Order: sequence, then structure tokens, then C-alpha cells
Amino acid sequence: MNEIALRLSQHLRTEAAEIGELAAVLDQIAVAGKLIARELGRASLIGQLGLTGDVNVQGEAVKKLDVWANDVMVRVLDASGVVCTMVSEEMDEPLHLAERCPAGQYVVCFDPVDGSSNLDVNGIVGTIFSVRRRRGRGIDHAAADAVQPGSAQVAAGYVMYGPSTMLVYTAGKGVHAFTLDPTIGEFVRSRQHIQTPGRGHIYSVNEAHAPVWAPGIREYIDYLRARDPASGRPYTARYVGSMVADVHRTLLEGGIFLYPGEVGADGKTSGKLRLQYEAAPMAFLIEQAGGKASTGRERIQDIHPASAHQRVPILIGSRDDVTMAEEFAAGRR
Ligand code: P6P
Repeated sequence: MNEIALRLSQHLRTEAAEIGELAAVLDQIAVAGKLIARELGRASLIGQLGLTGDVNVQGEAVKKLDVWANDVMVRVLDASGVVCTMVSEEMDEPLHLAERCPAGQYVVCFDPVDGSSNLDVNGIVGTIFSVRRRRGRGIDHAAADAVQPGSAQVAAGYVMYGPSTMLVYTAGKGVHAFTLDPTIGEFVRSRQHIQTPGRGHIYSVNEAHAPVWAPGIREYIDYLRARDPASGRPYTARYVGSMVADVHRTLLEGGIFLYPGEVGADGKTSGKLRLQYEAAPMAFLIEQAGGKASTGRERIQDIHPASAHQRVPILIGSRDDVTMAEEFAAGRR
């Protein structure tokens, strides 16, 4: 009867003494995860696949489930009663719940369905979330709330919709995984205090972008491909195209996931992944598991966002692998 003792709701009650009302936020995210998992499971049967015809602030085509899942996240986080500002990939501006703010103390940044390009082919997608405390004071604090650095996070994680639905989170005391048991409708603890291996044997990157990668990255990938059994090479390649899936594998098996900076026609280097609700939450999680996350030049969690939808390059995974990649990126290898 382990599933009774190890339910997420029970776990959060025991943690509540230490994490306070953050437990209410995490509990609500679990509810959203159950609702989104149910909708994903029947999407192809109820016409929920495909595009809405709109384009989001990122300039990306919006899927019907992106909008639907965003609405679910907004409603369940509002219902927690303790969230006063929300930032979402699917909302151009931060959502500021003025009526919540006198009491509401949390700011939640999220990507409701990350990897949605996989939706129509029944691929793995996920919901990524990042929680900070309200920073600003007075009615105009929404702007300050939305651009806090990753180091201000008090919790972060994801819900992964795969063969099983898993919620993986950290509140600064290790990384814990809960698997949805559909027979009782509860997330049940499946792993606790996850530690990522110091070094892995898998690299994960979209190699089609190699011609425009920032300096040093192509040399790094060539290094990983080279045959040298004494140093554990070649690595093998895995790429799902869904950050939650690629980072979850890296968290458990080690290695490195990269979405490197890309050099544009103007000579400037830019990233694709969003800092506030993709890179920073995954960085908090991987560091709690003993791993590392950087842009290649600076620690992801140290970046002070210029805007709520800022994009960054990211190298994330095993400590030794990310350190090696940084050395190539800095031209020291
Ligand atoms: P590409 C999904 O759109 C996403 O934001 C991440 O989940 C994923 O890692 C990345 O973009 C995939 O990008 O350019 O390889 O399709």
C-alpha cells in the first residue's frame, strides 16, 4: 500500500512546515498535470490536435493544446489563492492578479506545453514551471516580478507526458519524481534525491543547426564523436526535440543537452530557448541534482533577464560534460 504513503499530496503536507504555501502551488500544478495528461490522451479523438492559426510572442505557430493548457494553468494557479503574477510562453504580457496580490506571494513562469511540435505525432511533451516569490511592492511590481533571475527560484520542475505522466520538482532540497498512478488518480513518489551522473555518454543537440552554431560547439561535438575508448568516446546521440524529454533523460542518465547560441546574418549570437520558463527551471533542477547549466559563458541561474521572454543558449547536464563543452566554447580546447 506504498502508494498511500508516498502520494505527492501526502509528501507536500509533510513538507508544508518548511516550504509553507509553496506546497499549495505545487499541489495545484499537479492538478494541472492530471488535467493536461487526460486531454493529451484523448486529443486525437476530440479534434484537439493541430493549429489555432495564431502566432505567439515567440513568432511560433500556436497549437490548440498550447492555448487550452495555458488556460488550465492560469485557472489552477489562480485557484491556489497564493499566486499573484504569471508569465507564460503563450501570453505576450505577464498576467498580474491584482486581487491576489495583497496576500498572493508567488510568481509562476511556465511553458504549458513544451515541445508542442511533437503533439500531432504522439510525441513526448511537458509542462515546465518556475516559481519565485513576489519581489516588487506596490501595484507596479508585476514588471519586477517577471524578470527575476533563476537564482531567485524557490521551486522548479516539469510534468512529463510520456508512457507515464511524471512530475519532477525541486524546492531546493533535492530533486524528486512522482509518477501518476491512473488507478488512484494520484502522483506517487517513484524516485527521490535524484543525482545526475558526473559524466555521461549521450549528447543531445539538433545537428541540423551545426552551420550556425556559436564558435567551439562544432569542435566539441566532433570531439564527442571521435573514437577514443580510453576516454569513453564516441558518445551516442539522442534528440527528441522536446526539452522536457531530453533534459529528463540527461537528468537520469547523464551526458549533455545543448541548444547552443546561433550566429545570425548580423554576426550576433542568439539562443532559442526561453530563460524564464525553460532554461532557468531546468538549470535549478539539474544543479540540485549535482549537474551544471550554462550558456557556455555564464551560469544560467546568474542571468538577470532583460525581458520575460528572453532567450538564451543552454548547455545542461553532467558537471564534467558541461565543463568540457564550456572549455570548447571558450576556445580553450
Ligand atoms: P528545434 C520546443 O519547441 C522547444 O522549445 C524545446 O522543447 C526543444 O528542446 C526545442 O524547442 C527544439 O527546437 O529547433 O530542435 O525544433
